Amino acid sequence: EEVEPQEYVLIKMKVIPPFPPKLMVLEGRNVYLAAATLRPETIYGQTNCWVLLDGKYGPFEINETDDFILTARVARNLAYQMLSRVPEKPTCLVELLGTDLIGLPLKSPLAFNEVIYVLPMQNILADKGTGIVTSVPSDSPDDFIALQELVKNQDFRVACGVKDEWVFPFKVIPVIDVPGFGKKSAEKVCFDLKIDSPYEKEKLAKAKEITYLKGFDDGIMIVGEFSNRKVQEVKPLIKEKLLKADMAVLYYE
Ligand code: A2H
Repeated sequence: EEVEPQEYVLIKMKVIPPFPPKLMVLEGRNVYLAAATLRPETIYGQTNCWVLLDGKYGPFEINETDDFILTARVARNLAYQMLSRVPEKPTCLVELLGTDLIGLPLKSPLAFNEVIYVLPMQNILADKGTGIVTSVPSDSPDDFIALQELVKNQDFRVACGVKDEWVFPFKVIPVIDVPGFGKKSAEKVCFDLKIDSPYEKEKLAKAKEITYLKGFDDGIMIVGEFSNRKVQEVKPLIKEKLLKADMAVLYYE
């Protein structure tokens, strides 16, 4: 049975030098965590980046100067999608675990926050997308709940090696107004469904569906150059803008 491939926008989140010891071999190169998203229009509201703590990652050579940190599975796919220095052959420069990435400071495209940090999320699926997810708690219930867990639970932060200054001050940044749901739709839906932990996966799936559909159907951008226009209309425009500025690339799987 033929299935349409899923198109993801990979957001190039640049690692701000100086690099930590584990990344020393990359000195002088442009290194990006490549986050797979279906909602490029939300990226103004990025507050952090998510990785899986025990996930296996690596910086793979995209061209002479640039590396993407992601999973080997995706690097192989990208190598067949013209995104590898050596065509059809991924080159990993050093093997990394999610734990090696925690706390890295990033500069991410269009984000109002100048610097955002890499934090752990347990609900990341290792075999979907790049294993790197950008966090937009205003519009993503998963992101909102995972962040709230870090904010609420100091023992959890300590156990994951997360410093307070990577999480605080915790501020949801409104980017889309969804009539009936407000400017922080993910927070409202999580509150309405009484979700208070990342383990409530069924409720989270429901919340995700509601925010995703409502945000797309009824959402109005309230920030950026396409402010006051419908999300439906603006989504392809922001995607094009990101691709043209080389802030993102397309990836299919
Ligand atoms: B979305 P689909 Cl604001 N594991 O981006 C878990 N989740 C992953 C993932 C992985 N390996 N790779 C990507 N994702 C997330 C923004 C966003 C997203 C918003 C609202 C909803 C939303 C900011 N996070 O997704 O299963 C990424 O989060 C709801 C569908 O391939 C990506 O888009 O359909 C989305 O899930 C891809 O989900």
